[in-house]
Amino acid sequence: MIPPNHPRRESLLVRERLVEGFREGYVVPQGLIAHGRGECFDYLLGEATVEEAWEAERAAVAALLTAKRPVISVNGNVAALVPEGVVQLARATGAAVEVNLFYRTREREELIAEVLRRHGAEEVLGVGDDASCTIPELFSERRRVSCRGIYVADVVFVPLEDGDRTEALRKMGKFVIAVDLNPLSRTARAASITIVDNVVRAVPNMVKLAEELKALPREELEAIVKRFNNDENLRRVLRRISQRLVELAERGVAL
Ligand code: PTJ
Repeated sequence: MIPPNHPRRESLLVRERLVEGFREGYVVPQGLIAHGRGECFDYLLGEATVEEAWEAERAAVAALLTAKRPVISVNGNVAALVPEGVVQLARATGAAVEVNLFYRTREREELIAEVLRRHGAEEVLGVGDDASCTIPELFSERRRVSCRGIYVADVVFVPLEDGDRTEALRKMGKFVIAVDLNPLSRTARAASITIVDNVVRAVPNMVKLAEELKALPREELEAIVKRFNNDENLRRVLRRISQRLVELAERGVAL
């Protein structure tokens, strides 16, 4: 039980969701470690959506809205942290939802599909025999994808990703959107758009942005995507983190 006045309550509640997913069998232990790494970078950012992340989220939503076949890829951590957000975003952008796991087992695929359906998903791709197409040059279990989903998608949204698949999807000519709190990860550096934000903030932000941007004409949405420069955005995030650390060092952090 987390006390209501605990200063780190929000962060602890997020952890609890992952622990629950772990107990239910669809979050892997490695997912808990991955989250800890994310939390560390979130501290450096100030645990808030920074301006660069907002810009990336806006461009990402514009890319999803203008895509012919957008797909949102869901792993164990994403299913535990933002299941309702994924379903809402899919609805708002017309994207398909697909389960795609690094540590793939049939049981986890089905449990995750069930979590998504419980939150309103109508169809969940990538489960069992549906994942019968293969991403070339990828040797992890992530290579198995739905022939109706990621395999034929033009834009793939992959919150919490591993670098290998991002690179393989880019090689297939796909536009890849990633959420990663670590701006130095291979995923962050290989994606077409990297959102350096916590997935628990990024996905709800994107749902709001989708409602807003839906009204814009196609050319304007395309211009938003074109104007976005991922390398520049990542450099600005790194500059922001380093400036913040210098300011904190000068001001002092003792309680
Ligand atoms: O469910 P599976 O089998 O597909 O496995 C999922 C994990 C997350 C275990 C798997 O994809 C993995 O091992 O990922 P990595 O390579 O550890 O990368 C995860 C990245 O996500 C790291 O760079 C973390 O900094 C980042 N991250 C972790 N939690 C969050 C996050 N970024 C944003 N929001 C978070 N909450």
